[in-house]
Amino acid sequence: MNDFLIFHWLKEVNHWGKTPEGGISRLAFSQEDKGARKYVIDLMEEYGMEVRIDEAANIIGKYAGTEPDLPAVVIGSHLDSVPSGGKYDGVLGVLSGLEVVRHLAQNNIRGRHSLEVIVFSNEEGCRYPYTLFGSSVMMGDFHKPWEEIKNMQDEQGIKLVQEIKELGGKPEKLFLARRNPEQIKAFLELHIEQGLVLEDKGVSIGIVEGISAPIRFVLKLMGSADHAGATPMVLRRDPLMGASEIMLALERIVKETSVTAVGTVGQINVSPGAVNIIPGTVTLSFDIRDIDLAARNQIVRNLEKVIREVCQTRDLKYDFQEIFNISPVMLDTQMISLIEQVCQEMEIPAIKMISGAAHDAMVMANHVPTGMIFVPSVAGISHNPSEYTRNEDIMKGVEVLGQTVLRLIK
Ligand code: HGY
Ligand code: MN
Ligand code: MN
Repeated sequence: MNDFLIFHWLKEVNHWGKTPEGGISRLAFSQEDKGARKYVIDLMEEYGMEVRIDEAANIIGKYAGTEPDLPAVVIGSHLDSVPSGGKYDGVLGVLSGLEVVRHLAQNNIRGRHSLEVIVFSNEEGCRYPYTLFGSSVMMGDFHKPWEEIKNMQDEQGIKLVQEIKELGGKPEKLFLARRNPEQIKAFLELHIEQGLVLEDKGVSIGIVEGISAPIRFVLKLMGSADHAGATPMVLRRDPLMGASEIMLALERIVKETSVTAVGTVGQINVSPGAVNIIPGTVTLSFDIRDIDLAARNQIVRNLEKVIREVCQTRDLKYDFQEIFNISPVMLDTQMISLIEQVCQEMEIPAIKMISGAAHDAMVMANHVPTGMIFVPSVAGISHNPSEYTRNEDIMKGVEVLGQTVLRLIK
């Protein structure tokens, strides 16, 4: 590959959701997401791909092979971002797939197997809490009840089902989006590492061996709102002080339990939320991850114990709801060896590693042979406007992806 359009495409797609501080806010199914999706669909059509939207509003572009009945090789990732996120998370994987298709099309190369590029809907799960939504629906791993789905709305009261319909999906028929794993020969995702490992080692390519997995909760602590001046400390039932103890306990438990575990409280809401009122209710989110499932379970058990004890001592009520749970996954050894072989033949240094971030690839890996290619994140920064990956690393990533695909579509 000697010319790359991906840098131009990145700039164009990232007009959608550009923020004043130079980051990207392209929440799932938002106007910004719609604009980016349209740009990608136009590119797919420009390079002769058949494009369809499934019931979960996933975009599936197909570059037909010479034997259409053979299982497809699939490249996929996402276009939606976190609020005030970066320019590469997800979108780099989609555009890398398109760059590979462009090279095949412009050199009249067609494998026996078709090559698909998929944009999975709502990977991040920030606006609507169904993380890895599109890939989970596609592989039959989405099991929320219709009663919940049809009422799911964002903070502005916009319903999920309405947004999916607007993008051409059929939320009431999500089950029709399910694909037979035998239709997919292999799945590949190129993604930024979002951590510091590749940067620290000065290596351009990471070959992912396993993906650490999040379990997420919402904890609601209920005390009694009271006058900040007239209520003696001993009479208070202050849920925010309780939350503070629990958050620090989370950090301690995670550090004590597993070196590969992480725990985050990313959201906290205090009500009524006035300077002179002792909080009545506090709601906070938990995101706990590990590649070691037993250790993650241990952390959750210990956290629940602390929540019970703190609420007993402070006379608080609580509600602790699990909102997302996926297990850690190891990727296909043959796919790992194939990518390793490609890197060796191309004399591109590569290391094998674990992904700390979650990806659609972790859903796919439970159903089809899956491989992931990482490129470095400068300073390990991601989910942040300063997210940056060097062009030369992107080019290497796309070339490794392209060579891996050439072997798979034969
Ligand atoms: O949360 C994650 O790991 C990913 O960014 N969805
Ligand atoms: Mn992300
Ligand atoms: Mn991502």
